[in-house]
Parts: sequence; C-alpha cells; structure tokens
Amino acid sequence: RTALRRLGAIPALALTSGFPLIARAADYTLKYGNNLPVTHPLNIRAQEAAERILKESNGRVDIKIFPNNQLGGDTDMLAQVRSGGIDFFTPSALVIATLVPVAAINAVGFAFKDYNQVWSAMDGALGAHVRAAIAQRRLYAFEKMWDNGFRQTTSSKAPVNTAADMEGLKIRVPVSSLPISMFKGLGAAPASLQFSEVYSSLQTKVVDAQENPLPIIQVAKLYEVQKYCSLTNHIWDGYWFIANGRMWEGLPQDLKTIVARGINEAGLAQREDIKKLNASVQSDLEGKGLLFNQPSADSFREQLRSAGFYKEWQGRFGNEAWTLLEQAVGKLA
Ligand code: X2X
Repeated sequence: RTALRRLGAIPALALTSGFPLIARAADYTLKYGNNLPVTHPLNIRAQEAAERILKESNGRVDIKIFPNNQLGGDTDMLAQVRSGGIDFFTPSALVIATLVPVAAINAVGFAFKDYNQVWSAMDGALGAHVRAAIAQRRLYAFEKMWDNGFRQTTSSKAPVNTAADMEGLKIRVPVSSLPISMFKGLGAAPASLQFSEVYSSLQTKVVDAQENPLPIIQVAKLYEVQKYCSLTNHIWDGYWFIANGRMWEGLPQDLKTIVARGINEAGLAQREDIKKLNASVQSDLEGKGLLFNQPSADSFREQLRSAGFYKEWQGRFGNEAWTLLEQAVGKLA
C-alpha cells in the first residue's frame, strides 16, 4: 500500500510530466460498504467521519464509502469484510448473527422497552459480550453500536393489531434465523430476502408485508408500495460497525486511535439523529399516505411464550448471554 508513496513516484511524475500536482495517495485507502440509501443518517454521519479521519490523519487514512448495496447485498458484504475485499461493513445485528449467532441477542422479540434500556445494555456488559464473540471471528467491532431502530410492521393488505392478525402473513424478514423463528412463532409465513430485494418484492407482491424501523421505511420509500404501518416495536435493531481483523491489526496505533474516535463519535451523533427523526417521521409518512395503528405488545408476547420462542432462544444463546439480556430488560420467559 505504501510502496508508491515511499518512492515518491506519483508527485515526481506529476511534476515532470507537466500535469497539475495531484494530491498524494493516502497510506491507507479503505473501503466501507453498507446497505442503506445515502440519505439515511448512517451514511450522512459515516461521510462526516471519513472527512474528519482524513483530516486528523493528515491524509494518511482515506475511507471510501460504497452505500446502498453497491458492492452487493449483506451476505456478499459480510463475506467481503471477512476476506479483506472491503475493510469496513455495518451489518445489522440480525445479519452478523449469521456468522456470530449470539449477536442476535438484542433482537429477541419485545425485549427492550425503550432506548435507555437499549444503550445501557449495548454500551455495557451485553454489548461487550457480543463484541468479544465478533472478535473471535477475526473481525473488529467498534465500541459504539449505531442505531437502526425499533422495527415496525408494514403491509399492503391490512393493519396488524394483535398476534392473530399475523396468521399466514407473507412477510419479508432479513436473512437471519431469529426473525424467521419469531414470525413463525407468531403464525406468519416469513421469507428471508436481502434488503436490496425488498422494494421490488413488495412491488411485485412476492411478499405482502415487511418490517423495518420508520427511518428506513422513509429513506427507502417503502411507503410507495405499502399501505399500513403497525407500530409493533417487535425488535430493537442496531448496526455493528466492523473492520476486517487483519487490516485493523496492521494499522499503526496512532491511526487506530484517530479512526476509532471518528467512527465511535459519529455513531453517537447518528443515534441522536435517529432519535430526532423518530419524533417527526410518522407524520411525514402519514402525509405520504401510510395508515398507522398502535398495537399493544401483550398478545404478541403471549403468543411467543406459548410457542416456546423465549425458551428456544435462551437455549440457543446460552445462559451467560441470556442472563445479561435479562439483567437489562427483566425476566422474559
Ligand atoms: O434488511 C433490513 O431490513 C435492514 C436494512 O433493516 C437491515 O439491515 C437488517
């Protein structure tokens, strides 16, 4: 990576050949891929972080962002960040759980009551437990998780008011076993699809429903192909900002400090952006024609309990992780 710059090849060529002096190449040109439209706060704050890191490193670290599934869907990007084809990726907890199963623990249905519970768990012992499991796969997870949000249910068919309304619902969920298990437990007919396929699969009625936080429903324009939005708040979901382990270990300590500070502080700002958006996004989406309803969590929780969902996932996550979750949110089953 640094060979050209050490030889001084680029500036010399630029001067002697009469071309205008070009900026010298960074020591580390790093690729970051994600699955969200450029207008989502995750991309806006990541862009700011990249600019700050370029400046604070005096041009040595240049992070290039590839948003909106430009480099492939989540499954592809997860493979690429493992192989080193890309340097950074922000998988949702549901997505990285295909590699690190315990990472789905924050997505247990109806576990978190509010953001105070979420951030004290994810910035505390539960988040540390998950980060350690991610590190075992030779990926580095930055300390501060970024917010996706509480997931809500949209449909082109009918509002969902109680668990009974889930019966037979053809609903898209991320490619991840926890939401499949959960929606089956609720009696729905879930289908796993990459996020890059969601808009078209709703448009062509491959599925009738999907579930995502309101800011995503807004920036991905899902209101164009959905009629009802039920505020089920069934899963809290966040993004782990991860780096390829070999790349991260090879970065000099001073640059690690600059990059980690830039990314973690941008993550904290991004959480605030989502919080502010949450206050206004519903009325924006109502203006675009989406019809809202606010179900109570009771019938869903009851149905999941009797379907054995909590017991099953307690077994799959193991008692250590489950205890950390229950310490944050109270007894689940
Ligand atoms: O795929 C989704 O639904 C999304 C965008 O929320 C995730 O990244 C899991």
